[in-house]
Amino acid sequence: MKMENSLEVILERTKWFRQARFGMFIHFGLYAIPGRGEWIRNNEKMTIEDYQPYFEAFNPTEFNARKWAKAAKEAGMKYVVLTAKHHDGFCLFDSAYTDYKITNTAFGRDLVKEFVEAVRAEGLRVGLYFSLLDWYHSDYPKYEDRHHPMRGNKQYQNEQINFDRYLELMHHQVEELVTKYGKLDILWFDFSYGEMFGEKWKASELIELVRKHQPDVVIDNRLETSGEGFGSIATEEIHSYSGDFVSPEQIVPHEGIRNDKGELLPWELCLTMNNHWAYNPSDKLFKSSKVLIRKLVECVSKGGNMILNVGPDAKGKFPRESIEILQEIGQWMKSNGESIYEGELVNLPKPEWGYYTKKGKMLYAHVFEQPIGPIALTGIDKEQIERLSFVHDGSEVRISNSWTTLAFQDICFAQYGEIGAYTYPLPDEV
Ligand code: JFZ
Repeated sequence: MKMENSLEVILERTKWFRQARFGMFIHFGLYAIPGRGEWIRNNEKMTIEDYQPYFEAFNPTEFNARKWAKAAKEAGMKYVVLTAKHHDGFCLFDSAYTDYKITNTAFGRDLVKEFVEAVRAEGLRVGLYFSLLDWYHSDYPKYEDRHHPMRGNKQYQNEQINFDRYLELMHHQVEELVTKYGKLDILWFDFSYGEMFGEKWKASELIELVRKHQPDVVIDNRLETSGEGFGSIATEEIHSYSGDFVSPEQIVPHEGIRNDKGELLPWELCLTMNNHWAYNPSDKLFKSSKVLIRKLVECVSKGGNMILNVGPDAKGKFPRESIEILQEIGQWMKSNGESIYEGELVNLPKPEWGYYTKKGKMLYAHVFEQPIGPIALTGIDKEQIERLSFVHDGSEVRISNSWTTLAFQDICFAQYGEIGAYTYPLPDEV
């Protein structure tokens, strides 16, 4: 069976995804115990034996899938993606193909199963992250520069490995995820590097397997890339494994992500709240909810999504800081969410005071900067404005030459017929 793929198919498949605009990423695993990030085994050059105590100790007694799902829902997020397996090879699901799994720890339960059920129960879309790398499997290549396997990628000379045997396990585990956990909305593969991309993973075969069971699942582009490049999704030659969206990591692209022909592609910024994906109690450099809301607005304005990460602690609880941030974002989303969901690419120059988002005939002005005097609605023609009001309370905003006091994060919207093709030097003030 040859898999057809095209931008048209991708746009159809990602329709719900592009409308959702805002999701939650969860990085959880054995690495929550040392609390120094999910790359600890590699960064600190730990052997499997060095890492084993975390397997022995793993028991997230406070884990409650409903609480995770509720926190995402209340933050205004529409989907949640969990690390079913990260680079360390530990499975949060009951895989039949390894003993290195959660059901063999003191915890004893299939966390992925509880997770997908809880997320669906909240009416949210559900996704699973799956690492293409596996530092546990003896047939996965080791690299001289273990700190940056994607850069210094010279394989050990006389390494006796059978990579096909690894691929067999990897494909089997993906098969388990797509057959045993009901309908999945997202599969987030991670990641490709050096010569390890595409068919090195037997990617066509893998996608065929995935699509056989989950024809509509939305897949990222990292069977080909690392989050830096776009991959063949941006070219004339879209493969079955090119993915359905581009996945910039910790980078807000300076404009919407387009293919070689200039057409907008689905994309999703993945972003940490502090500077680690997994739990790290000494990293207190959390971005404020204000900054995060503004990044979300920026992504939506540029036609993209944002997936914001939480790294639960060893007991399975979200960090206090993350909970606070989620609550604050949720409060804002409650009154302003309509300017986010289903947001389309805005084809207007960025106004000085913030960003526009757009949905059909509605234009939303996100005013980030405290104005001194009136705010110029640059890029639109006064004649096109039917109505102007605050989103949060529906009250009218007058178009006049008088003083106004639009505060930070207030939003006003203008209903208009079509986007003006020309700009005022200084239009009638708001
Ligand atoms: C990857 C993971 O390694 C990381 O742990 C996390 O899960 C994130 C969402 O995805 O991060 C990467 C992947 C590739 C590069 C950098 C970070 N890279 O190629 O530079």
